[in-house]
Amino acid sequence: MRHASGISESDLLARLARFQIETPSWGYADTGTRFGKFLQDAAATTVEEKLADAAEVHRHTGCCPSVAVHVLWDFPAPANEADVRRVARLAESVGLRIGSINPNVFQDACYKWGSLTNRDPVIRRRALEHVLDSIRVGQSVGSKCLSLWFADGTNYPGQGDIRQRKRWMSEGLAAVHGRLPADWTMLVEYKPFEPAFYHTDLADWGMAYVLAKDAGSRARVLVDTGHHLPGCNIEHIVAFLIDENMLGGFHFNDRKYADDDLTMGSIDPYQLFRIFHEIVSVEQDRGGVAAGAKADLPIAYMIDQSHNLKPKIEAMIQTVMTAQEMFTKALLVDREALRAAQSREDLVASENCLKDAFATDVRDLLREHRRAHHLPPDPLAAFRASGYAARAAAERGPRKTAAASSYA
Ligand code: PSV
Ligand code: MN
Repeated sequence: MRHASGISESDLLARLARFQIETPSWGYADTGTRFGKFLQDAAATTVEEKLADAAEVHRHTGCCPSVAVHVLWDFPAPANEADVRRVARLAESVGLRIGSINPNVFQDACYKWGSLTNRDPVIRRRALEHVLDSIRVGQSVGSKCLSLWFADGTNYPGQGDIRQRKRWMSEGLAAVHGRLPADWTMLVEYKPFEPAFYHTDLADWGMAYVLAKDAGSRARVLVDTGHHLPGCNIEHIVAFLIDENMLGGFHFNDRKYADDDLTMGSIDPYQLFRIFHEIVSVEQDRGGVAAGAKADLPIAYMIDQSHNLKPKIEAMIQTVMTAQEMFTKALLVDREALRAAQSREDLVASENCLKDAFATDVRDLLREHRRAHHLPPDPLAAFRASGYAARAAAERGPRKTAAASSYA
């Protein structure tokens, strides 16, 4: 069968089958806001539990085979080789692999005034050593992706020498890249504010682009969809970075106001569709879905969400299903009609090419894809029916209560 867009159903299903998305270990753990933390009985507390939960998401969706890890949150500090390998084995035992490695140079008190941009060379060195250690951890667990985010910045005008800090950040990133294994990618993430409220050293895609480019040929920009000021045209950034061969990956989540960490597509699914449209357009130019994996852009699709109130695994499955839906809709854009409408400056028809695809109900197609891969046609319903959450709550909840009362 052929869709209005001209894409054949088998091409579409084949591309969909290659669409994978990485879930974050921290998305399964209890989290909160600075105003409080509401514990969930079923939320994971150990790395074993986080991996078991991530495996549930993969088992029901079939498209989340890897898990991003945060070094200090998932490995004992300092991590020895045996601990690290144990985590890799655990992942393997539940049918997963460890994906991106996220160093943590924002939590320790020594980073109060910055990490790679700290005035004190001892702290800059310490941050660098932690990132290099993280690469070693990554090598032991079979990762190929170093994902960097820095909280570095200042809170008041005059607090720091912005140009000097830029040079320190640049030196640090180049030093990290110098030690990056040949087959690795290094992703540089930006964020306009929080925790710094006056200036952030890597505040936007342009800064991340320049510093990644200076760092070396395997550094790319990571776009966290929650890290933009209101009204920002994220798909424009995505298109621009792809054209510069500088888009390395995504941290997907949705937001209404700031870095809200809401589940993807809960606020603006059309934005996510437009992002995928930019990606799929380039893949079409590279030969289209018919060209197979050769045409796929090497983009690490990752989720970065901390679910405060929703049950963690359900929120993750809901996110994954939304991602698949929006990606499929983007595959349905009639690109020939779009190009023709664009060349006539027919704005209404051009826009409708996008809106028609966005309005198409692709849920049957997705059910078909899942059936073909022996997956439950409705992963969320299947997870709910499995009883996993209730079992996890029964097992983990009392342990949490006991731990909480022993601190009281
Ligand atoms: C920072 O807000 C961030 O987006 C970075 O990716 C961190 O690794 C992650 O969140 C931690 O939750
Ligand atoms: Mn992020």
